Amino acid sequence: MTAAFQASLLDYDDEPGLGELAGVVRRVPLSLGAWIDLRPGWVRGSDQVFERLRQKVPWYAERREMYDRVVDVPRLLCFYDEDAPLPDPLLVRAKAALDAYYREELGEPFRTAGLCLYRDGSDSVAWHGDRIGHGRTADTMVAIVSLGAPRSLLLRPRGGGKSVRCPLGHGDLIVMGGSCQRTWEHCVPKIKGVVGPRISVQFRPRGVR
Ligand SMILES: O=C(O)CCC(=O)C(=O)O
Repeated sequence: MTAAFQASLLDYDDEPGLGELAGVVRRVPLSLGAWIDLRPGWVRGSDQVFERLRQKVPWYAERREMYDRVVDVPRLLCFYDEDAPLPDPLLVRAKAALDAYYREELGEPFRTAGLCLYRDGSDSVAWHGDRIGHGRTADTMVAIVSLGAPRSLLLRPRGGGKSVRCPLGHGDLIVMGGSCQRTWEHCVPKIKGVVGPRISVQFRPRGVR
């Protein structure tokens, strides 16, 4: 079922901006050297950012081979490679703020931005790790800004184990770090009922996909 995204009246009047990271980000250690950082409500005025991105980004659908069939990827996508200008000034500021906060620990800047539009609750992404590039063999980070309807990001140890549910709301930041991409997997499951659209913005270092 498709639902319009309900902009919150309080949020819409705010000029888009970013809250602090230092002193507010909460790190949650997982196992095997993986961790997540959580910063709820990082983006202020996120309704406007959501609308601007929804309208401005040249969203495209992808199809993928799965076993003996070609199926629709259940979400719309757009990838900004390292030299591509980001589609909104708020994303430029978000990337700069993430670089300032994480650069020493990460050892390199975030370079690319992958954007996904989940049109409703039947859009999703299956269990996976971002293991293309050095995420396969070395520690790295993937920073995700979530805009629009709340959805949960689930994480579980690769090969099985108890999963961790991270409900992501409008303007929240989650950073997956340490060994997370190679020792854990993550997904955004489908949900039933009337669910509005969500945009996920993923910042990654060079070559990590
Ligand atoms: O929707 C999200 O926040 C997660 C996206 C993701 O895991 C991916 O595109 O690889």
